[in-house]
Amino acid sequence: MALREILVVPHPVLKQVSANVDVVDDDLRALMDDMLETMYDAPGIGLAAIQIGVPKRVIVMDLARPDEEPQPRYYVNPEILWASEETAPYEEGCLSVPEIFDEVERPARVKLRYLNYQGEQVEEDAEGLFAVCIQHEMDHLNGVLFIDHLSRLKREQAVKKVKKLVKAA
Ligand code: K1U
Ligand code: ZN
Repeated sequence: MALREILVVPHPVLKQVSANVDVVDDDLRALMDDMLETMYDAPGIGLAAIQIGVPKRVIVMDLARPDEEPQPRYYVNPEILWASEETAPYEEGCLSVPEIFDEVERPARVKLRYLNYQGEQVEEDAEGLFAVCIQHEMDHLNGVLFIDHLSRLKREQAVKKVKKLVKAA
């Protein structure tokens, strides 16, 4: 396993649309292992492959609380089959937009289809933080960042702050 660099705004690769995966094989599982290690190290609760510069439709996540055992989750080629009309706000963050947090409104519940770590097809309902996080990560697969859901002014301010942060590091 290896730690990978997480790209931050305004890196142009973050705007790319990721491609579907043909087969879940050992090479893809090695990528998912690297992503999980990188996410735990950051630390974060989710990560899309494009955030480490790999334009594949792959997401890792762990929503376990600090007092719980790790619960790694893997989503390959995820699709949203259904989204509730009801929406819910959540104060989101993003490892590619460090130190910026703002409220985004998204469908409160979604039904998903994806391939798991073994390449098996799974259908699952998501609500609460799981629904927020999977929609945030699936946005990454389409080149969309949570700041794209904010006003142009807030988005530009966020990018400016991150540029300053990177320069000072
Ligand atoms: O960059 C990312 O996509 C990961 C992002 C996921 C996310 C967080 C909150 C709402 C929607 C999506 C993060 O993990 S940001 C960091 C974070 O939330 C966190 C870090 C340490 C402990 C707990 C949370
Ligand atoms: Zn993100």
